[in-house]
Amino acid sequence: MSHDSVSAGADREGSDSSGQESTLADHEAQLNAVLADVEGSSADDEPISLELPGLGMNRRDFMKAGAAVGTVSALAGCASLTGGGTNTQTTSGDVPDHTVAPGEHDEYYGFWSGGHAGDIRIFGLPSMRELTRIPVFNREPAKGYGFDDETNAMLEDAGGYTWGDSHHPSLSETDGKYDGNYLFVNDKANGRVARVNLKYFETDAITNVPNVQAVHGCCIQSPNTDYLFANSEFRTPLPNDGRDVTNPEKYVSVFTAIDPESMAVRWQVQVDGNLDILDTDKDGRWAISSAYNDEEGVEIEEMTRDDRDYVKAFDVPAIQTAVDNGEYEEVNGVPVVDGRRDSLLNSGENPIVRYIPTPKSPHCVEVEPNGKYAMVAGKLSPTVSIIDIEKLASEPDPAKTIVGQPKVGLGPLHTTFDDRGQAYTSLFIDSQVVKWDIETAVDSPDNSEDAILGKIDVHYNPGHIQAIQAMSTEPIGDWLVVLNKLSKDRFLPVGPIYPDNDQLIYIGNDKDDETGGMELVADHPVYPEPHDAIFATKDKIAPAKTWDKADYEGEKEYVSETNSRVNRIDDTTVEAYASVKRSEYGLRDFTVKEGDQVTLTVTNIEGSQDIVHGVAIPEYDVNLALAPQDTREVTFRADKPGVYWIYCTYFCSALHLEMRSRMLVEPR
Ligand code: CUK
Ligand code: CUA
Repeated sequence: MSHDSVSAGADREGSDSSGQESTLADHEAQLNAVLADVEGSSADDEPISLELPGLGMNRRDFMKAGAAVGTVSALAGCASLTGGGTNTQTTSGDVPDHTVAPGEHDEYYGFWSGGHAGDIRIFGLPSMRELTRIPVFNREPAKGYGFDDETNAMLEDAGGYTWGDSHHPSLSETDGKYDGNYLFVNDKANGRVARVNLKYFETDAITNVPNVQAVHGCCIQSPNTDYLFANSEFRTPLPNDGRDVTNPEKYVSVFTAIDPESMAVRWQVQVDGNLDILDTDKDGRWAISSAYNDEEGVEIEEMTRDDRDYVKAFDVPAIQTAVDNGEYEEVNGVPVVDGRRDSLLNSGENPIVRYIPTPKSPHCVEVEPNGKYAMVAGKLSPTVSIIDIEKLASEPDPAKTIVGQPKVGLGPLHTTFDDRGQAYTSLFIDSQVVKWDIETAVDSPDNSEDAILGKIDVHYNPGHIQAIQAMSTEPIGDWLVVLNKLSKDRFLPVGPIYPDNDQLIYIGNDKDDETGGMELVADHPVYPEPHDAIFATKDKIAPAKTWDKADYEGEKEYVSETNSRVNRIDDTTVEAYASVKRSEYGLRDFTVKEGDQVTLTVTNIEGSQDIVHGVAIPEYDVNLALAPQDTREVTFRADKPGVYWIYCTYFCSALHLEMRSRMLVEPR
């Protein structure tokens, strides 16, 4: 593909003749099918000749241009259409300063998923300053994650993959409020979920979920984190062991419940169609999942054939009862309950899974902070379907649980909330955020725009959108972050892989103007490619400043200066124990024999915060990072005779460079 075809404001027509006609023609054919649907339902009041700001192109051309850099599958929400042009907002003066003065702290913690970087990034809000990263599915040398025995074993036990694709961070809750204990996140790439301990801001568990190829939707059960739920994105045979590979009608996708303390898988439910994204009510009963491909196709034309797909609402206590009654089949050690539409468990008055028809291929589910409604963004439909959660239990016809369907714009993907009953939905194709009033939308006819309070341009192609504490019962309603997939002309060029652009919008002023009072405040480049974020007030998160050795007592030794030592266990096994402090290791040197298996245990005995030491052994690929009072172990084979200078990687004092030890490996 011609890369110059994506510069901002470029003439698309010109770029279309750049030599990949057949590919483009294919994309266009697919897109036309989708467009026919989108335009069909919005043609009455949204002229497709509407010009995009700064671009001599109408919406239809705009979507086609998207086909030049992505495919229609981009509409599945995790890749990109293209946009262009600029539309810089200047703030009106009644927006608070989002910058934070030197030495001051931010008001909010932001936890971003890193996408296929596999990590979690921590930002301060509203400054949008990146504070740190927490490696999760990725090995990361700066924090020594995946380099010491314990984190290495955790990654190996969870499949030994070299990467992951983190999408949906979820904060643990007590009484519907973030409690600051844990953050959970999925790995879309390898069907895993992980837990980050927010005392140490470190990943402490990864579960490789059986019977699942790719976990996409992932969230805790409100209000008390009784379960962690995970959706399999892909349909596969169950079990996926080589049977039924050519029988796609036998593929299923699976909803999984995990114990958040042990991180063990408790049970699964197999359903029809593809599961996508997930949220729960605020009462511990319903887990609601968006879904697409109820056609159960394996190719894109099949997947988008029908006008309807079915949101799945899982009745968690009813499923629990079925499990307790033994109404399941065990597959790979997990009880799997049958939640397919024709399952006996769905036949009576209290089905375990309710299948709610929505316009085709919706993308997301977000439950608003009161727990009254779940919002299902249409993606290929310009609407958001509003599900009345109370009706899930009482309304015999699932279609009637949808109590509103406002028309919000093209490509709605994700919705977030303020503290005033208002919702904000990202419009992927329109490159806008739309603000709308929830109760007005419920009271208005379907496909009406009565509830819309304003729209603001973003740059470009937004995916997730998140306001402060909007996933809890305590939304704040001041700042909103829009995670844009493209940045185009927003930053200095940095080569063909651009940063993404997370834009900060102030939503604290409701106004009767074009944007409903929303104001774009800042562009913020991010390393590819965050999908989602979750924000908490700073008082909710209380990280430790140093390790507490009581937390690893009995698992690892605390090595003091006086018990630094070398133990030869047998002819080929050595254990070395060393303390570390400014500016020395407890062992100034130690000697092993060529071929020995060496386990080195090191404790940082510093008591003062922020004095971190490292242990690097050149040519042995050894790299530990030790925060104060932490102990780490590393095991390796001393297979290269010679002198190896052990040094500290963190600049810890004026004598940091002189801070050394030596490993002497004697030839056998
Ligand atoms: S998904 Cu990527 S924009 Cu994985 Cu939450 Cu919607
Ligand atoms: Cu310790 Cu540098």
